[in-house]
Amino acid sequence: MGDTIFDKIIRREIPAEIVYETDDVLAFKDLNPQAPVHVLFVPKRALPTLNDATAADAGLLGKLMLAAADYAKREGFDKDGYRAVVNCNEHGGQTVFHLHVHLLAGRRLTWPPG
Ligand code: DGP
Repeated sequence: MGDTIFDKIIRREIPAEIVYETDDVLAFKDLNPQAPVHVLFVPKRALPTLNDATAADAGLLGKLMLAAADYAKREGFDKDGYRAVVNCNEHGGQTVFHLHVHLLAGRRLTWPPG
């Protein structure tokens, strides 16, 4: 088990506003939201970055994206739309080294991102 802040949230050692959970995935509200809805989807089995994923992780990565889509549909964000993104390493803006998908919704998002 890793020891990032997200591992501590998964182990319920520190609080988070958990909004969705499956056997493999936990989702909770981002502490520093960048949109009216900003939820982080994290695999319970940690990978530091997307670079660390191999073919053996294909199922887990699929479950992560499907969890984000399922939550978006459940909450009704699917019609207007949303963004699901993974930041990777320094230039990608990654700050927590436990792979996660950001789900952003609730406003029109601009492209390209900053
Ligand atoms: P990234 O920069 O892609 O690694 O995203 C990390 C996100 O994690 C960032 O948007 C802020 C959020 N975050 C950092 N620490 C905490 C925390 O302790 N609790 C919660 N809920 N979110 C956190």
